[in-house]
Amino acid sequence: MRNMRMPMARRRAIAVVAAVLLAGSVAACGNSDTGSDGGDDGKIVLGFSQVGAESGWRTANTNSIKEAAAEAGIELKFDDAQQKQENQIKAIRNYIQQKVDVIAFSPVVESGWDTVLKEAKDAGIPVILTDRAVDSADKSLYKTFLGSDFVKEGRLSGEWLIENKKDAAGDVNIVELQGTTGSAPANDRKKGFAEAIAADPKLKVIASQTGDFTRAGGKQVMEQFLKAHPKIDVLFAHNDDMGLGALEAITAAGKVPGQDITIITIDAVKDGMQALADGKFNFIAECSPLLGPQLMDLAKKVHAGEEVPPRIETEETTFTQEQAKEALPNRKY
Ligand code: GZL
Repeated sequence: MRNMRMPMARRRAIAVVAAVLLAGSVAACGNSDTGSDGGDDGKIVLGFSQVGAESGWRTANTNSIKEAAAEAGIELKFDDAQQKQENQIKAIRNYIQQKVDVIAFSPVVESGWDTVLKEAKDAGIPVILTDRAVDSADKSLYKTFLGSDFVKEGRLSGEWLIENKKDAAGDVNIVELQGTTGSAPANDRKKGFAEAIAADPKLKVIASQTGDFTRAGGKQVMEQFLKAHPKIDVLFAHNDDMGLGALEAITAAGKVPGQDITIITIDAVKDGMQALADGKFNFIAECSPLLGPQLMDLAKKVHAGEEVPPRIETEETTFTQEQAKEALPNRKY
């Protein structure tokens, strides 16, 4: 009787086809709940758009995010926008196209985000703001804002100056190096500082200009201030890096930083704390860049559809010269 069994080769071919079809159906069941494909091995995929690499703070912030993503087992897609809003919008649109699970970004400026954030919302991808805020009236465009209170940082800087200059004989001339024009930290630090120093009419801001949060910008603008104003008593810089750049200009002008000109900055990165400990700066309001672990925890929560607080404020402090000497050995950034 002729062997009625199907030839071996034919049986193998059918088995292979069946296996392929089964594998395909399993893959299609991915994370359909979030409308995203998720990571290759089921990992959460987080698309992050970073401002740039303009300062020591930013470098520390990027390191914190990358290390925390690896630690949390989250697949991180990272883009450096080189401080250009159009690059951030492009990156967010790419993440939408790639159907990432969560989008997070530090908006370089406050305005101009509603359209792209609506695109992310329509695509069912939750967005987390970190470090800087946006001025969108529609708070449903993002799940939460994790970052510092910049008005408070400016206010603490002004309050220290009020106390430090309360016995000054005459007017106290202040020059201000602002952060990136239109950014939340620049707008808010300026606001908080101005509100605080209004308590003493002797304290006068005689010049205020952006140094774009960079050392080069701080040096260049401080050179202009020194040429235009023979009597400068105080420099308020919106971040350490602009203050560090200004040190070069002040020294080149034959003045002693920290003595001839009182210097107040914000951030408390290592180089800034060293300048403070060395007596070249006089006061720093801390702005912590170590947001990575909290960001990853939030990404997991919003991906799982859990409620998160609409605002999570970073804990931070302030430093005098003596406090900087004590804190320096243990600083993480
Ligand atoms: C503040 C951050 C600012 C830092 C600067 O959270 O956005 O940007 O103060 C950085 O050093 O460039």
